Amino acid sequence: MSKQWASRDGSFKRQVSKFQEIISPDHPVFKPAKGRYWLYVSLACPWAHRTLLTRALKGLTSVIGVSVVHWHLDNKGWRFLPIDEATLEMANQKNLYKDKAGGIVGALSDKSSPVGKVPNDSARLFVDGTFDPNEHAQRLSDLYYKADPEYDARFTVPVLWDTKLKAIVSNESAQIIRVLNSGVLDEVAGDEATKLDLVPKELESQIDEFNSWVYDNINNGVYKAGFAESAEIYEKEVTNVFQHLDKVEGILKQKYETLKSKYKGLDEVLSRYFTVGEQLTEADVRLYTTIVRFDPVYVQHFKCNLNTIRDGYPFIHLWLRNLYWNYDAFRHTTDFDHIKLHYTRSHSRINPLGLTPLGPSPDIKPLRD
Ligand SMILES: N[C@@H](CCC(=O)N[C@@H](CS)C(=O)NCC(=O)O)C(=O)O
Repeated sequence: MSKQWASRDGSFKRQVSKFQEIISPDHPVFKPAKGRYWLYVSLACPWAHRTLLTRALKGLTSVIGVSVVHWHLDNKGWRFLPIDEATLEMANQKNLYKDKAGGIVGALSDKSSPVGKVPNDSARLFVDGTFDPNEHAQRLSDLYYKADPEYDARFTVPVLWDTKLKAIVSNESAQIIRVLNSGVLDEVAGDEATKLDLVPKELESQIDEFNSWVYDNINNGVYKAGFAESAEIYEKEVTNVFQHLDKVEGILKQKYETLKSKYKGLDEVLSRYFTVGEQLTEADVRLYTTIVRFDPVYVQHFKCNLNTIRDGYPFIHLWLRNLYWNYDAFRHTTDFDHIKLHYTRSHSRINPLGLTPLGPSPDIKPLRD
């Protein structure tokens, strides 16, 4: 497996995830259990964000703990923050990893101050990241090597970790969210399980169809534009991203108009205003993690600047703000500081000086301006 992001022709290639097991009563090894599995995430990463969102939406925050890597990705990969014994005890007492955003209290506060002057080696525990209470790993790579000493690909988040066997269940977000959604952990979650089904049978084929083109052209599309190493590839990819944003805009416009003709108040419309069907599904979760990063990062950093969501896509913008402002799980797992700092400081080929732009301000607009 190649460790390079770009292939010879200068186009971006995402690697195939190596660990792809599931948790199930029928699985020979990975059986459902409370507290046995752990998520290692970055709050900056859109793929990891899917898993945090699903965990929160499903009411699994006390079943699966979370560790958040430092936002700065350096040449050795993701790292955890160091911790002393006293702080570790405090974190255990307060059950900080059970927090919706994985113990990042900063994610819950209103942060309007600019983050640009924060140094890359900043080590504010529970602000810049958290630690690994399981293996006391310093780097995410330590966990990959524990799971497989021969591992030779990239050390990516998210990782769904089995604390009992010290093994990686899966490092593929699309699969992890299906496992969390499957209900296998609902019993051990007890009353906290929401039983929300993000992939209901009757919508499954529509969700899969929507996800497949959104993945290739939007979720991964922004990366293909941003990491392109020639003008030709960049221009092709950025045009493609916007063509598919236009397609989503058309779908949401039609959805909105249909709902508007059936229901009177905006609240009634918004409670059904989703991409597939009239309920929140995995399709919304997977699209959201790209759209919420679009104006703050992808517009400037990945040069996806033919338009912005806030100025050019009123129906996507309304859908985005509805999710962010009306659903705690979306707001609590979205950390604009990690998002902005990570991209602008970690991709030195794209942004060699590592300066973090001040705008846009605000990171996301209010639901009603
Ligand atoms: N297929 C993976 C992709 C995950 C991925 O690309 N994660 C990136 C962050 S956004 C990562 O951890 N990169 C670290 C590296 O390449 O060193 C998934 O969806 O789970």
